[in-house]
Amino acid sequence: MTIERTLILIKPDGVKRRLTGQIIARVEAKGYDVVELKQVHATRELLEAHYEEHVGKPFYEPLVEFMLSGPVVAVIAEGHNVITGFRSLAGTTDPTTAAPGTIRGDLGRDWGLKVQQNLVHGSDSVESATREIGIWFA
Ligand code: RTP
Ligand code: MG
Repeated sequence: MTIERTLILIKPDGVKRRLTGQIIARVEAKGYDVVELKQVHATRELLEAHYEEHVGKPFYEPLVEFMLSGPVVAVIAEGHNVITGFRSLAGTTDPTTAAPGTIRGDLGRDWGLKVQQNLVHGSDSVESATREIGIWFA
């Protein structure tokens, strides 16, 4: 068993569309434990730290603005290989092409919305998870 922790964010589109329960239900159904959970309205400072790796990319500023547009639900989930497992559950970044059966594939709206409105974030490595959990649950 490789027990890990990951940071999951339900982005403002997911919270606004009242999908928080459905998304968390999928995480739990997969066998992961929710060990911390809170709803927060992020600050620019927090998001700049979280999205450090994307500074300078064309989608960076719109992404930060979007993440500031409403509350976010931050979750620490724990379980065997949860980092990779949750990203698989979330589906690929763009909801248009995310596989059916995934959170983004099933629930991501495809009405010409921007890629950033893809419902969830999940840490992509052990290092990212440790860093991001420190930012959101300082
Ligand atoms: P996440 O970090 O949210 O779990 O998603 P990810 O690893 O699949 O995607 P990443 O490359 O880390 O990008 C972070 C978030 O930026 C937005 N994005 N927009 N071309 C675009 O307009 C674009 N590319 C990325 C998405 O919200 C993505 O989740
Ligand atoms: Mg990422």
